[in-house]
Amino acid sequence: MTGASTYDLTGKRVFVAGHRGMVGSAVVRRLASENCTVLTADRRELDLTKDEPTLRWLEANRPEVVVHAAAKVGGIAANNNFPVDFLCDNLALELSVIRASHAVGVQRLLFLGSSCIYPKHAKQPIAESELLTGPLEPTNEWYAIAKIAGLKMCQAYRRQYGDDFISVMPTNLYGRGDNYHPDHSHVPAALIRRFHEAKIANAPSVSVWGTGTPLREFLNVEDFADACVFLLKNYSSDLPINVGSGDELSIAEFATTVAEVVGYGGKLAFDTSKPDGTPRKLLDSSRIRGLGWQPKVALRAGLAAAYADYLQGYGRHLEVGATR
Ligand code: GFB
Repeated sequence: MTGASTYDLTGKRVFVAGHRGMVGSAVVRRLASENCTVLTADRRELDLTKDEPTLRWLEANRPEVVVHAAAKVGGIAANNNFPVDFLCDNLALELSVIRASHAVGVQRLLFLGSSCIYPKHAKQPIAESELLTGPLEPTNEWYAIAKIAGLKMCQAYRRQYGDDFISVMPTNLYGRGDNYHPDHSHVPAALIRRFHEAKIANAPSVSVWGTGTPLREFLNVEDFADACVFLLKNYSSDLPINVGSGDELSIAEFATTVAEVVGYGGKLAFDTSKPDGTPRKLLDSSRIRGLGWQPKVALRAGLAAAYADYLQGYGRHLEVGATR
């Protein structure tokens, strides 16, 4: 039931699909301290949504381990406005990467899901067993359906062929390499940018989407990358496993914290014409805690580091058509 298992990464060839994204790049940084060879494929070299080229690339490069971090991602507005992209691109990536990994005999694959796979009104904190027990949050059901399909593919390959493919469900992430697009980003990057620009412009108030009442849990991406490597080495099960921080707060409290970190002293103006999304999304992370993993980065310190990274130009400003 716990899924405890040991796997030695020493000497292994590890392919990180999606190494330019916030999560993929953090996994590459974290793997640098493991005694393994990290493989990556540039987008110009390989389109991971295409089956044949992906299979040929894996046949040529022969990884023993695959981290599937390639995904079309975005915040609440991007998810709501680009349902085709979020559904179809993510399904295409899953089909090509997971099928090709099976075909070349990958020993261990880690698939990245999202906490939005769970029902809108799931019991809190959300245990893995809540999957498929109720309707999804409509703003992101397209992305959620694609991610549920990905974790089901991992379960199916395990059941039919015995493949050691595992799925991890992170809570809301933030940190180095986030997308700072004003409309398509998630709330941490959106607010870091907006408060920074308001500070420079001496603006009296800053718009915060929704009512400010939704509750969210935030995890720094360096902690999440550490959890991914921990799971590769210590977990094997058909059950997906949650990874959260336990740092839950309202969007209003979160916005106030970001404003303090950025040094913005003006007012928050809640824009209720924008959606709130799911009312609460706190993961039950007791299974990974029980295996011996815990996060290290406190929210305020993590946000300060993210803001410093933003000022250093580590952020990206991608249109949704280019988030992969
Ligand atoms: O980060 P976010 O887009 O993710 O929004 P979700 C979180 C909350 O912050 C929502 C509010 O209640 C937003 O209304 N918010 C306030 C803002 N100001 C802003 C802003 O300027 N930008 C954004 N983006 N939000 C996502 C899913 O949902 O969660 C994804 O859409 C993914 O698919 C991710 O699963 C983890 O938590 O609402």
